[in-house]
Amino acid sequence: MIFLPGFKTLACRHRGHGPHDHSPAGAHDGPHHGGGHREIVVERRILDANDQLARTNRRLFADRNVFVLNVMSSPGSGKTTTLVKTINKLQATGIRCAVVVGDICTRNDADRLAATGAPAVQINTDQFGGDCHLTAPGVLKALVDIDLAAIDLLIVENVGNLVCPAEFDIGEHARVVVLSVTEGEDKPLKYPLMFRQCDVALLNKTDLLPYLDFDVAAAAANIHQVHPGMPVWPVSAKTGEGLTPWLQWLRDRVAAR
Ligand SMILES: Nc1nc2c(ncn2[C@@H]2O[C@H](COP(=O)(O)OP(=O)(O)OP(=O)(O)O)[C@@H](O)[C@H]2O)c(=O)[nH]1
Ligand SMILES: [Mg+2]
Repeated sequence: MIFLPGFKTLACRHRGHGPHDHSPAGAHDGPHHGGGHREIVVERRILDANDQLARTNRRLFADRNVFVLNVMSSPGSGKTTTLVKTINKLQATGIRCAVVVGDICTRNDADRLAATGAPAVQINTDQFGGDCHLTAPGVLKALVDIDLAAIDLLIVENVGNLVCPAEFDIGEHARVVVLSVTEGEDKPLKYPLMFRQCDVALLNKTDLLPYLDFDVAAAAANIHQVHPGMPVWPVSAKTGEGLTPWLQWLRDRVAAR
């Protein structure tokens, strides 16, 4: 990125074709802003470097026979709560799990996930400028602290963000998006890339439905509008209700790896 004196630059910059698309990989006139400023971004695509390391990660996972799941959502949709329940259930059936979790700051989620007994590595992106997503090199670095030969399933909880994480391949085999019922049915239409890129959607916090006017059927229809046929499973990570199809889907993938 080149910073041009006298011009504001965009806060989130990375690869093209997503909602943050500042490409083509050259100068781009952004929207006009008040005060005589214009946003101009000049960037080189860093996508190739990320994808190269994603392929390295995938080879490492294949060599060790590990299935890798990338879990994404808006902040607070319930990724960690769902994963604590999921890991406890899977470990009880003999599936060996580990977690890499991304947040800008704190190791709160790693501590919550480590309470399951699974190895949990926290990545804090504030060391790299506060990125709003995990990247393949970041995950590769975290793998130093995980014995891949000793696990069957690696779960990566991405940074809470419904946009950017979907744009970065980290070498995973499958992706799941968690949408909570407090976020509104329209989110799949507003943030279609995330829903298009994922293999499964969990509609979380269904225990709150009696207090909301959230329409589960409308949310599922919106998801299917951007990703026809994707499984959409209503769940409550809090009560554990609805988790059975999700757990079975995951067990099947681990068994087939
Ligand atoms: N009522 C209800 N609350 C839930 C449920 N799942 C999660 N929560 C609550 O929602 C809040 C956020 O949950 P987290 O699991 O931390 O969400 P997250 O997606 O991991 O959040 P970030 O990692 O910060 O993006 C917490 O207060 C949870 O207790 C659920 O199924 N029902
Ligand atoms: Mg979390």
